[in-house]
Amino acid sequence: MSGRRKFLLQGLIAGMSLPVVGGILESCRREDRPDNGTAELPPLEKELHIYNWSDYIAEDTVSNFEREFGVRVSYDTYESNEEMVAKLQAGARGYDIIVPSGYILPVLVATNLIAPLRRSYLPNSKNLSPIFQNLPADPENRYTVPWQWGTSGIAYRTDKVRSPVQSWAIFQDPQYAGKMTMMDDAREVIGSQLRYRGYSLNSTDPDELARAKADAISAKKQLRAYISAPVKAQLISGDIWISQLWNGDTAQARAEQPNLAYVIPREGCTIWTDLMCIPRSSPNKRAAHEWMNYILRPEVGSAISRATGYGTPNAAAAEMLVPPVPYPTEAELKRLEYPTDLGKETETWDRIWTEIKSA
Ligand code: SPD
Repeated sequence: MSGRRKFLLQGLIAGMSLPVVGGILESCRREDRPDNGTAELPPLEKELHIYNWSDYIAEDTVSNFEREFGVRVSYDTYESNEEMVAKLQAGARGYDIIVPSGYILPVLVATNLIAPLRRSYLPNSKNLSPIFQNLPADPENRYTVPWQWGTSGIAYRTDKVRSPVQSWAIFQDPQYAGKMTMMDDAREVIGSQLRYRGYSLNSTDPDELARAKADAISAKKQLRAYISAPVKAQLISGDIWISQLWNGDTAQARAEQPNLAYVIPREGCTIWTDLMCIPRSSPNKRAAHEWMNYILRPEVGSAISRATGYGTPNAAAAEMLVPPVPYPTEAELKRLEYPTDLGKETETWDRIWTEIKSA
């Protein structure tokens, strides 16, 4: 059955009338036409619904946009790509902006969940650094505008941990049992354990994955919890001493707790870029494009980086950052790896993650 026919049938089964399904198909076709600069988006809508990672924006980014554009913004947050994608796949409609990491994009494209962008509505794209354009995840800049980039290393309390943390081996150390956490994120936990043994964090080799699973289960004995961004409060209070965490979230916590260090372990870890996209089901596509173009302003992009501690893909914004969010050093870059789409092996990883969590 053709994709179009299947869609039509699914729509009818879901109770939509033929004219409604036809209208949706027509708007999909319109969206898919190449942007030659003449295709028009509807007039600016009055609402915008954003779904983004937590702790990933400046305090006044939304309110300034609302005031300037007369658009009311709702802002929901998530803690992992998988949580966001599961919600969309379960049929959540109404979001106008989502911010997935590059590795999950092929899934969103393949399942027809995101719409191509009208680049002519994004003149501020000129501010993007060339290294953040035509990314492997979106080689023709068809679907995405980069939001921020970062790394997933280890945050630790320098006043509690006796010698500098350098390796993923720390999570096997029983002297820190109950004082450590790892992220609630399959790609990060299994990926880190693969790197610990010198493997790619995108491995699909059964023996390497079995080793990573065994290491993750033995590390789990020392962990208080799998927890991502919300662990910052425990690191600040001293309830937790060592956490697998992102660089920017660590910088945010360090603003309140100076005894916090961040390290890219010697075995390496992930580097990633998160990307703004517009779901197909977005009811406010013009406002979504205005939002993207607004985020691409140098002063808006730099304010976000200042607040979050993450790097900006916006060259004009980066120039306004004093001090800058440091790029990884040459030596660190050699140890960093981008997560990529695992294709059909995603199921294997999901199964391993379930087994780790239930061990
Ligand atoms: N608090 C913001 C965290 C953003 C992390 N995004 C990418 C994670 C890749 N696994």
